[in-house]
Amino acid sequence: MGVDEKIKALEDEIRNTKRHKGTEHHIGLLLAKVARFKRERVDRAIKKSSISGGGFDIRKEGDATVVMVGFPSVGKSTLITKLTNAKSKIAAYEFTTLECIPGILEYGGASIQILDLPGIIAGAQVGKGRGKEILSVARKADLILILLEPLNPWQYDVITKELREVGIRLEGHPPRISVKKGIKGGIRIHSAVKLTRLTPQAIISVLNEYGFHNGDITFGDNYTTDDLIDALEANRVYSKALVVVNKVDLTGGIPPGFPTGAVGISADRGAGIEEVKKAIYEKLGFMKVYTKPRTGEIKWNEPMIMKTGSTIEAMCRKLPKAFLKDFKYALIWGKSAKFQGQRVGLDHVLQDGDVIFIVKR
Ligand SMILES: Nc1nc2c(ncn2[C@@H]2O[C@H](COP(=O)(O)OP(=O)(O)OP(=O)(O)O)[C@@H](O)[C@H]2O)c(=O)[nH]1
Ligand SMILES: [Mg+2]
Repeated sequence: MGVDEKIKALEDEIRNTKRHKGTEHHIGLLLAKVARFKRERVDRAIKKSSISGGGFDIRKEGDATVVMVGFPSVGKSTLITKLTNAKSKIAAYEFTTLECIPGILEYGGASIQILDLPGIIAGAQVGKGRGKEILSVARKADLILILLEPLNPWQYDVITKELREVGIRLEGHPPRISVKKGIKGGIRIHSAVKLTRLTPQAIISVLNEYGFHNGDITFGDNYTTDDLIDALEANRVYSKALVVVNKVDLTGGIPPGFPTGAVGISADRGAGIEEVKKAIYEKLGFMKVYTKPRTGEIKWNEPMIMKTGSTIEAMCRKLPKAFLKDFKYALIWGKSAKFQGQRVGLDHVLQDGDVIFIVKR
């Protein structure tokens, strides 16, 4: 049996099993098995798309990467040519774009990489169209721009489902579940709140499936089996999302049925492009940090634009090579410093407005 059939058989069994306290641990086990097979399928697709290249092996560039995902002919290529300097073929037929086309959007001092891709269709995760390649590129995104058309609001659900299947969690955070492996004594379950959606048997059978037989597990909330699997699966990525509805010239605005916060545009008429740029920049979340020169004043009018949550290491990568190669330590002033002038290392996480002085060897 191939992986796809194995997944299908397990999912059929899950659907056909009556859910009650006595079957919870069995369902948990089946869900964990499904997760493992899906992970194998994604790993294989990632390997294939980067080995064979085939126009999908794009290097991340700039301060952040945005991946455009949408059905064929919704106007992805039209939009990237309005946002960046990229040249991507535009045509009235479906599957015009056949590979990954990169472009750079300069906005608010940040350099944002945008990737145009072929259209996605239902069944992408099992390999329909160039689905697997598209979804493995999407996993690299800091932000996924979901492009829709006004007459087909259902496309949104199909796209989010395909993304979910390959381990991409939109607008989410990793569940607050921590596991500490022990050597003996079985599994001890701790929780900050009462667990009403998970039985101890279900927790233990899922943990066993992931090779944990002894130790402590701590829940920060009333989580489900799926949350537990998300916490244990190494392949989950948490990406921001922006929904854009193109071709609103056809309807005179966004019709009902679209997610709130969607931005309406008409890419080929150039309407709403500034709003999309602004929304991308704000969703990604950037901060300004400053380097303190050896002599002279800090240049407050020349900030370095970094993604929120960046480390000193990420900052050094934007400076001449020697800063990373000969890095000894850094001194730091601002919100991220425990005390002003604190000495920190490469993994120190910066905050907006920080001032950094790097000491080289
Ligand atoms: N009415 C209208 N048509 C548009 C708009 N933007 C793009 N189009 C048209 O939609 C068609 C498809 O545009 P593309 O940019 O090639 O679409 P795509 O999503 O890149 O398509 P694939 O690469 O095949 O997935 C073209 O005929 C465009 O001219 C718009 O704002 N309004
Ligand atoms: Mg295209």
